[in-house]
Amino acid sequence: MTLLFVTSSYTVSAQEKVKTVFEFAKLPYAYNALEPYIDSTTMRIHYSKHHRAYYDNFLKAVAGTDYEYQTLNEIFANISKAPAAVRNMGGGYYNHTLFWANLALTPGVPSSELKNAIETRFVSIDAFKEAFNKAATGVFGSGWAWLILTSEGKLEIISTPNQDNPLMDVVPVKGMPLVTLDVWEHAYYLKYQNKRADYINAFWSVVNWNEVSKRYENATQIKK
Ligand code: MN3
Repeated sequence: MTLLFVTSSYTVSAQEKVKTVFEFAKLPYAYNALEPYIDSTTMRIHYSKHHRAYYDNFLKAVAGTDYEYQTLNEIFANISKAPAAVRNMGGGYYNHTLFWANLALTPGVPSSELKNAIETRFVSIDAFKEAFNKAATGVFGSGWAWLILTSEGKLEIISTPNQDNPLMDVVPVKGMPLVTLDVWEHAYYLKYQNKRADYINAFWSVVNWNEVSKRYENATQIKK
């Protein structure tokens, strides 16, 4: 190898890298909007303290690293190689953003496409809820329950520990999140104490089915 090869590096153009804007989304309703199912105090602390801390600490964890130039999707797709802070804080940031949008004062109903898909997979909406509740109740310690659409186009119910989510390469069954439920104690303890099952039941009264249906439509579009 001759020194001449060194000059070849000049032919490689420097790639202009653009930083990703990680936004802290506004809560789409008032703190007390989902009373009595989710109480105002829990909502305020959950959003303005817990969620905010995940967001702030995520920004700190990625500051000065290549992660600042990646989308959350890209980060999650290789999360197994990321530092714990990026995984925990990035997951906490994203999962809560999704969760707020997953809730609404007027729950609505699943679109006919989603309803058909749920009935095909789980027999009925009630049977789906029962299976989802089982997954949510069964999370040992802190975590999340999810309805996802896998890359094979299959609806699956999964749970994840801590702040992991179905977009991460560490999760056994990956997919696009459709329904999500936070079952960390901070999400329900003030009102429900040890009665996680009551919190999970109350959740169905405020599920934003319009949003879930939209996610389902988008997820199936991506697949096409
Ligand atoms: Mn939470």
